[in-house]
Amino acid sequence: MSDTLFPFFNSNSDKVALVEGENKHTYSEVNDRINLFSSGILGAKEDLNEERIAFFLPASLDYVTTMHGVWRAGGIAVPLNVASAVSELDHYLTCAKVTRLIAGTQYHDSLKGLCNSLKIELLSVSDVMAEEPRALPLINPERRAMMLFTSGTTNKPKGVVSTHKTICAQITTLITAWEWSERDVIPLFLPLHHIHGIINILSCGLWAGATVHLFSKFDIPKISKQITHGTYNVFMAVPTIYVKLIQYFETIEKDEVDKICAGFSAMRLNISGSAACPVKLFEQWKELTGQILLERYGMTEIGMGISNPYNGERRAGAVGQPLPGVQCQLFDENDNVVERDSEPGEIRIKGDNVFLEYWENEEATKSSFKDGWFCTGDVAVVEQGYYRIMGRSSVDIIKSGGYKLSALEIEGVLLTHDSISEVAVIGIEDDIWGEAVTAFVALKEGTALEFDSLKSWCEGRMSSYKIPKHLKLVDALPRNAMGKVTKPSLKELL
Ligand code: MLC
Ligand code: AMP
Repeated sequence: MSDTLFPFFNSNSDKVALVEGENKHTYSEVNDRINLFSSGILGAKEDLNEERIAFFLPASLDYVTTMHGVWRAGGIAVPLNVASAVSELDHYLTCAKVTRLIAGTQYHDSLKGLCNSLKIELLSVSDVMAEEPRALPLINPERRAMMLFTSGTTNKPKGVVSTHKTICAQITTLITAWEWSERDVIPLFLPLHHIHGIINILSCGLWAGATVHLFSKFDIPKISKQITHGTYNVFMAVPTIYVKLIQYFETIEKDEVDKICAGFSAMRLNISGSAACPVKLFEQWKELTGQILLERYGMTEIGMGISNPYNGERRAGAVGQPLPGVQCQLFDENDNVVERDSEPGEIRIKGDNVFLEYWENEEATKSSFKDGWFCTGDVAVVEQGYYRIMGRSSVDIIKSGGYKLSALEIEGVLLTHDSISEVAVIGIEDDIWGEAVTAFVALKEGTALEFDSLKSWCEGRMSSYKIPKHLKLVDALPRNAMGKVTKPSLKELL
């Protein structure tokens, strides 16, 4: 099973695994703590038998303890977004049929009501810890290990279930491709309910025996200070973060900028992913730091699929070639393999890295595979041996700052507003966010709506990053002969 395969956890190593503020935790200390957590969460049971244990924890020793503790005890780990609105949490907990929720004590007051109503036991990590370790179950790698929620072309996020074997494959391909080693030190400031943070940074780091510095958010001054000290040799982020760093450089003294850029320049690797890295950003970063960004392509359902080479040409605007162990093919609309260069096709993926299923959603699972290939919905071309992402087959998916958002989910919430009669949400190109959530709204007769009041109304009803960045009031939405909103024509209304 993937957890006991994390080689450094079995080595009683005094190497530092995690840095959290002023505190440093060695592999052997973290390992012992995980065993106590697993023993405690098992209680009288031999095996959690895929019980869903959710956790609502920021990046922390407690997060790592819980994730690995659930894995070792045979449960399914369900990490939740600590920035979720309560209505969103309700869906995750209900959909996954979560039985126990582990949360930092600072969140207990706000979670108590929901947990009571859903009959979920609310605990903190210290409530769970056993006094003594006990024998833990042997776990078949084909068993379910983790569930992450992903937005898509339905109005409620689906639970993406991966097995221990999936996780192992997703980690090891990156260890090989990006030459991870125990000498690596990496900052982790991305949210820990998505694979970018969970697999690419935290899990690869811990698998390799590297040191991972945990931040509860992307705190530019704090992280920049460490970078000037030469603390890190690897940096992984979404394009928005590189944009925000460049914006930050414009607000500080040139001396300081030079020191930060020198810190980046000395690193062995800077990676961009989760959304398209504009060529302009790639060039700017190279000019500022000398670093040639390594862009890669991934998805919650597959981990990482395609990557520019660690050794070799990293091409601007391209995502490279399939990773070791990942099979990748482009298919046309008639499900034929695209044979010729420069002809677009949907990216389809096979391999041990591919998820098992959408949780209790056989229909969605079935329709997302064709002949054993997982259909990503992303369209690409191959040009001189390099894949280039052209876009997505669905207008209902928006990528904002690396978060995948469902237009339908946002529309569903906006439609409950008293003044709104119809609404369509799309992503429009944006220099900072990649795409910015934009709502086109037709109002009920005799009502008015100010953008600021709509934004305030959205607070608490959806995570803040889903709240529209633009509002356009229209008399009616453009529709085709079938009555369906023609979303591509909406951009012209702006
Ligand atoms: C924050 N805000 C966003 C936003 N993030 N708005 C739109 N899109 C986003 N992504 C808004 C907040 O609501 C808030 O609005 C304001 O910006 C400041 O919030 P913040 O939290 O202080 O912002 P910041 O820390 O700068 O966050 C930006 C960010 C964050 C880029 C660090 O969005 C982030 O961590 N993104 C990465 C998500 C990720 O890990 N994706 C990977 C998915 S896996 P207001 O109005 O309240 O001020 C995947 C597969 C793969 O995609 O290939 O990796
Ligand atoms: P998620 O479902 O949150 O895991 O997001 C996965 C999606 O992010 C993919 O299906 C792509 O649309 C997008 N994505 C990830 N990496 C890249 C990239 N390098 N370029 C363009 N899109 C990307």
